[in-house]
Amino acid sequence: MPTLNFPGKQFKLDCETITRIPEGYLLTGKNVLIELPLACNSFYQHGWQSWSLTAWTGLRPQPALKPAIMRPGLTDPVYALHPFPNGSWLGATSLEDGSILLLGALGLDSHVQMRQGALQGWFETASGVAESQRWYVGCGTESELFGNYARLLGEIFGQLPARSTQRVWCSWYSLYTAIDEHSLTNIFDDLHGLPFDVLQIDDGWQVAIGDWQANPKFPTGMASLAEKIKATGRKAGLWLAPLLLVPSSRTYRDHPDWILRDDRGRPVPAGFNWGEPLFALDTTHPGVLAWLEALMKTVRGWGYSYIKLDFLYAGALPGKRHIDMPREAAYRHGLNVLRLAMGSDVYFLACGAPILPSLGLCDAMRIGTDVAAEWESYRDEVLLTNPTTPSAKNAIRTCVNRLWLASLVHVDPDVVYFRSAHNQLTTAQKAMLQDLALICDFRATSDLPQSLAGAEHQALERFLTIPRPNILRSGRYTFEFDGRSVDFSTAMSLPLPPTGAALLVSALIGWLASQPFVLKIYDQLNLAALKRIKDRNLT
Ligand code: 9PG
Repeated sequence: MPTLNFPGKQFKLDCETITRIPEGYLLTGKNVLIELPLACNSFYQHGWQSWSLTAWTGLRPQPALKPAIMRPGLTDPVYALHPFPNGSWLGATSLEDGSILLLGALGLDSHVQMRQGALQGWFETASGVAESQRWYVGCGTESELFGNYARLLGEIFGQLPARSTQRVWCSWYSLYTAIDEHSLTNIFDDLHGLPFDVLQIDDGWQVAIGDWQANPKFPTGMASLAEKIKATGRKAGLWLAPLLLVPSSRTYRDHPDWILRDDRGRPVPAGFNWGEPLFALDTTHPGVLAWLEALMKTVRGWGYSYIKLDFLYAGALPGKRHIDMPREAAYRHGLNVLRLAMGSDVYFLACGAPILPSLGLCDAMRIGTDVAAEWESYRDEVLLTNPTTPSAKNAIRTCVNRLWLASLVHVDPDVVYFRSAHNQLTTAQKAMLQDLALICDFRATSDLPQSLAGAEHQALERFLTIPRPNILRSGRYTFEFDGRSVDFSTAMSLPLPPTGAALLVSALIGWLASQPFVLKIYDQLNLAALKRIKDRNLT
């Protein structure tokens, strides 16, 4: 059996070819297996898309995420019930001598698991060209290995030129879908004195997911709103989820042949949101590609030059496509069409996006789940064993564990809160979000100026204007900011799976929350609550 040789350690392995490089080894093979000579104590689990859990975990697989109906929208559904610790494209383990072993794919449609004292990697489909199924293996310190892997990925997938600090106001985390032209116009006036580069309109402007025209709450249309933003000297930003469809959309009804289906012809489930099941477009269908291209040109024509494309994972779900190709390759093909159509002068933020297949095509990428004005949720994290629902802790955990991506793409940690009204976060928790934004050099908030007390308004102003400090990573979760210590450790723990009575409650609410009628009622209650929030905030 061939071996990998590192100072003081040898690993037996199974693969097709081995090449020594200064950073470790390059391997080829549809399947590779590296035997671990030492006991190991943790596994680096890398989530599939922006919101999927990324963390150093123990050696047991994470409990299945609930409710089941949400899995396709939050994790890679192919591995949702996988019996071993596993992750998308890469995996790493810390050995008992303190060193890290990393196995990372240098191609798409690949996965890594830890099983029976070995790290195993595989590509999901056989390739005609063995050379395209390549892997990087390194053993050493965490920062050097993740740095090496990122460099190799950059050579393969490309890297866009570094972008300057983004200072973004985004409508989502204050108004959610309750936006309208009149309120936004007033807010844009109120934001006047604050140095934002971008004012970004999020979800809530469209007729439906799939029907990307202004709804009646935007009577003068999206071009006129972009015009208003640009008149203030800022870039206009817009949110869309172009690869997703809801059944109530016209596009879904008019183009049954565009929908991603399984081999029995049933639409592939893409999650549940907005009170409806979600489905995906097949990005190998020429009609879909022409439609995506036209959509991006329309959005550019309206005047938007900061484009947040969300729920992108939909394009990479497994299914039987018009052209038979691996799912992530099919997604990347679609993303390339979107990128070319929007033009290189747009700032493109990819969200809900499968990570590797988006590299080189977007300017920025969300690398964590959504934040919320609460630290954690017992119901979601413990009872539903769901570490991806919106919360500050969930967002920080996954984002900090993905900071190695920052050399490849501008990383978006999501928004920061300054308001104390209707916010359960402590000052220290809010400060953590602010520090993470400085590390990422992506400074965004959704706070409404009128909801900020005097000192909070000043803190926001300072956050937008201070130069980026000198930042040094001193440990896995610790940093030095111009000599000030910053520690994210309190966001890292994962809840223990429920036991006893909590297990019963977990099974019950897991089942309930997977019933479309329950989710519909929940959505209606949320909309009613939202209306109250809006009335409170804007009057
Ligand atoms: C708009 C939002 C914001 C936010 C995005 C994304 O149902 N879900 O599983 C679900 C996941 C994420 C999510 C919304 C719903 O948030 O990250 O910034 O743009 O969409 O709908």
